[in-house]
Amino acid sequence: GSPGEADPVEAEEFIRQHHAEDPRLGPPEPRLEQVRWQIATTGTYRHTPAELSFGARVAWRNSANCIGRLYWRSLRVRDLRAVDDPWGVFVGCVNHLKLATNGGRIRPVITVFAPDLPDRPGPRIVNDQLIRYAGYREPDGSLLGDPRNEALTATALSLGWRAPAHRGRFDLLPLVVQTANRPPLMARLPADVVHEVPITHPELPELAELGLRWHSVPAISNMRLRIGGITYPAAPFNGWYMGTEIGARNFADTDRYNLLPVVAEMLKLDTSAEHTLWRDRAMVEINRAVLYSYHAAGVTITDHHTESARFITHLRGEERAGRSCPADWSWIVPPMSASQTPVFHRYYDTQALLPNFLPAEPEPV
Ligand code: HEM
Ligand code: NRG
Repeated sequence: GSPGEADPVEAEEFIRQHHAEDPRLGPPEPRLEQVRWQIATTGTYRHTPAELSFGARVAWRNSANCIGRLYWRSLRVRDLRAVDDPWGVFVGCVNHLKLATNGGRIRPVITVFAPDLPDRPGPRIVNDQLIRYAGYREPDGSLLGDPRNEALTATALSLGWRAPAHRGRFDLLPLVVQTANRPPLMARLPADVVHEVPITHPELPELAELGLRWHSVPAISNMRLRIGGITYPAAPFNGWYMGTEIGARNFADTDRYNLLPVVAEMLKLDTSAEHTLWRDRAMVEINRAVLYSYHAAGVTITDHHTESARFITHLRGEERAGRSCPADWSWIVPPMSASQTPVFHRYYDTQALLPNFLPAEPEPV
């Protein structure tokens, strides 16, 4: 089909699945008739609110890269399908963050904006997460901030974003929203909707002096939600963090904040040879600091041992329900102490299922 047309085969499979998993809905045939007629006459169809909620929850359940799927039924689904203008999307994202943050007791939320339609592509959020820290390339070639966001920072600057007078390592980037036939909208998130945690260590007071912080809510905003043959290109979602995402990756990767050498020095470790395992020792301490700081701030977070055990519980539940649970070992296994978690010691189903979250559409040239 042409862009924005609903795939009738996917549509039928989805309606049948919805009715099979929720017997209160009765037989699928009447709804299938409607959907076929809508697709034949308009090229697409409209999900009912129940279909949208079910589809978004199952998209999470089918996300092979996500270890946090035990609570897929509890996802809050915000139906903002009537919103396709850039300001509406921006305001919807701000309200999403308020609802999700909840003073630190984080709630899993998804906000679904307008879908792609045959005559009109839906809106799209350029930022890969709602909250991102700037990464500035300096004239001497060094990088200030989060190297991961160098391109997004350059985009924002080219659209006229003014960085703070005193640029730092944790400057909030504006949100950039793209809609058809219009210049992109760029707007700053109000500071009070971006909840952050200052990073301290339970025994190393010097660590606080590094001035590290991270945001409370991970909200992926550039993946396309695919339900029943319809694509929702703007459907930001969030849960809460697993500590290793921040401590073992964002802070530790050599192409991110690269903090292990700094922490090792603070711990007075012998960094003259790899075999002293100074990296591993620094890794543990920075990860303790992350979990300790989020707990101290009253912000929901999970550790990789707890979350791995929960994921195994989830797999058992899916098996009992007679469903396959696709999982990608290389994403599920935590980036530290892997063999100490039960998810390391097994294989997973790998065939992809729909509904799902698909990677961001490649940038139009
Ligand atoms: C990926 C944990 C909620 C969908 C991940 C990853 C972790 C994680 C650790 C791997 C990230 C990485 O390595 O960069 C959690 C936890 C949650 C949660 C602890 C707490 C409730 C959610 C929700 C959704 C979701 C609510 C969607 C509704 C995904 C998807 C990915 C992912 C699509 C893959 C992202 C990609 O491929 O880049 N999750 N998650 N997760 N999660 Fe979750
Ligand atoms: N690793 C990324 C976030 C990816 C998604 N993780 C979640 N998702 N926990 C980072 O910012 O470090 N979620 O929806 O909760």
